[in-house]
Amino acid sequence: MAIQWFPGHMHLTRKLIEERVKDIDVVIEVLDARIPGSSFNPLLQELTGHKPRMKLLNKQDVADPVQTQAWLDWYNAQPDTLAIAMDAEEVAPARRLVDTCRQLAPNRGGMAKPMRVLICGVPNVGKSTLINTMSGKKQAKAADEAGVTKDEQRIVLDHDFYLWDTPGMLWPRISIEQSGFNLAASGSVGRNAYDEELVALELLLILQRRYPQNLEDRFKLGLGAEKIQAMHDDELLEVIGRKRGCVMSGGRVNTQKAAEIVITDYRTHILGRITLETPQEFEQWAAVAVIADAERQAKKDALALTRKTGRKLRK
Ligand SMILES: Nc1nc2c(ncn2[C@@H]2O[C@H](COP(=O)(O)OP(=O)(O)O)[C@@H](O)[C@H]2O)c(=O)[nH]1
Ligand SMILES: [Mg+2]
Repeated sequence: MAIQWFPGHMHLTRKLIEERVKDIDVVIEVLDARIPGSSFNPLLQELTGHKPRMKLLNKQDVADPVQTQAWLDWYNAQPDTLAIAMDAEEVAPARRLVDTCRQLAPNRGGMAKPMRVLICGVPNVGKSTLINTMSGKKQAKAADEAGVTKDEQRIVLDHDFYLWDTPGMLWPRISIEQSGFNLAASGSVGRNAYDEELVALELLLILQRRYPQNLEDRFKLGLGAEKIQAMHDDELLEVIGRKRGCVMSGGRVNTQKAAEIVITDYRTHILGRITLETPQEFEQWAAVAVIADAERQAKKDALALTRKTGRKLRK
């Protein structure tokens, strides 16, 4: 069962963006460079896709630089797509975004036609941080937790340049199962909407495969990269838990505690610069999800037809 999180306040955000976008000139969709595919929001695309736009792969400072480049190439090869990578805490690139927005909507500017920019994205990708850096002030509240910004906020950057910070939004049905796990691991899903052990195990599977040395260096497991790769993920979680003293009376490992440690170490970047997905993997997941969605729809249609003919026969 895939992770889903679309609480009431996201319904409101959806409506709010739907209204706001009418008076918007440029949309900046902020993505998480550690999960550039999974943090792309199809609902935001639907709501804002008709406006000049750019994609910001934020948190590049903590993502794997090789993968960030691969993702930039992948996005920039798509029609009408401009993608750039950045670190929202760095001033110069954030300020350069102002020029990029002006290039994307050259007809806007001056008091009569101020530039209106909407910043959107899934929770916790750095929208508020970006706005604070662009404006040079702590205007938008930033926090390392999903769902901190609850209302839209207008920030005046210049006499003819306005920014709107919007609350983070996911979409009603995340059909790519792996995306749900990656979003949860990266802090974009509310805490009660997922099981930490399951998320940690999925995270470990990726880390084992792609970053075994990071695991060795962080947890001093004394196993070496190859052994780490060969282990079962739940066995590895136990080893990490034991190493970190998460042992209950009777000697059993507290795997819940161990899971929290793995997730926290990834989120706080103690594990190093990590990207959880490649464009090719994401394409495969998306293809599988399309087939699963089509099957789901076919079942629904068949059910609806059976009910309809049933009703007719009864009449
Ligand atoms: N390393 C790193 N951390 C960032 C970056 N941008 C934001 N953060 C952190 O990510 C967390 C979420 O940021 P926030 O701006 O509140 O995200 P929002 O929910 O999208 O508005 C905060 O702890 C920020 O300090 C970045 O570019 N690099
Ligand atoms: Mg925010």
